[in-house]
Amino acid sequence: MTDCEPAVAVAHPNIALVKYWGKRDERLILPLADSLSLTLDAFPTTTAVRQAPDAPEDRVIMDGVPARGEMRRRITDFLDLVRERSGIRAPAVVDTRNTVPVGAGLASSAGGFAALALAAARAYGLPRDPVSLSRLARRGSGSASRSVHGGFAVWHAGDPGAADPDHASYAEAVTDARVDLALVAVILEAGPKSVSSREAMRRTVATSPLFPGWLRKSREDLGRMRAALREGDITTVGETAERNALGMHATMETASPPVRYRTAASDAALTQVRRLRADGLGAWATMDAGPNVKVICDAADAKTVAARMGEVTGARVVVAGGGPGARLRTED
Ligand code: 2P0
Repeated sequence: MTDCEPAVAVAHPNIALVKYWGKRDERLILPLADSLSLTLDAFPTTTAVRQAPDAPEDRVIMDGVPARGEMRRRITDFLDLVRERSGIRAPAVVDTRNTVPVGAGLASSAGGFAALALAAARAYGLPRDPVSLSRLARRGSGSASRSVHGGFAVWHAGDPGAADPDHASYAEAVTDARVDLALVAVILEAGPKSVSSREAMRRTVATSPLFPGWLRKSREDLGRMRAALREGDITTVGETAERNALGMHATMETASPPVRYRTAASDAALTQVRRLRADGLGAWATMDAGPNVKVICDAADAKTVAARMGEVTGARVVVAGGGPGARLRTED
């Protein structure tokens, strides 16, 4: 390929079972704790990147229209990092297409920056092994470090005392999981959120009196989750994930000023999940930085769970399973 041919990458969002909530370094995007997720087979983002040596500046197209404001700034900052690392100063043309509603707590930035990292690494000649790519994607958005991998992935916070902390923090695939999970996304609102997760995280760490306790518990949750995945213990997987997510929401709701993503519709969906359990189904909820609810269940129960969650007023339901990591389209 010549320098100016586009590199095209596809990546999917991931949903954390043990959440990333809180940074110890804002610039390098280093988290306070490890997190663990499942990359989905739904909502892919496809991103093309090419060098444009004669262009005056980067050109960023999102879903057919020029990106503006904060979104454009985050992408051009990321391209600056790619240029710094590659020594190639050419501006880029980026064309990205999402199938997940942007800013609705369905992790568009995870698939988005994983796809951008891979396409940009290919276009600018940076290393594309999974660890290097995960580190690079992390600099765009923390959760993107996990979408580089397919299936379950754990993002290591890295040793804060390491000589090069940027180098020490990346995600790795979890290869010994023995569960076949489905994730039923219950989409209640697809609009952009009022407070970005970046700002909500910052505010929570700085002001929530519950945050230190949740962080301690989250570290325990990670060990419990890894063991439960290895043992094929879906009940412990689900219970741990639900507690971890609701705990995270409790931390932000006690921040100052509080951040509340949960709505009456979210509460109705959470109540329905409890009802499913009372009826003997293995179903557990998780929530991210938005009002939507995702239900974790055994893949064999996905259809039943989806039908029951569809009874929630105003809910649109999408069933997802474990999906692949970021890949170049030419490798399909
Ligand atoms: C997660 N979230 O583990 C958590 C749970 C949302 C709730 O990662 O600031 O877009 O770009 O590193 O990755 C969303 O945060 O934040 C997120 P930045 P990101 O999936």
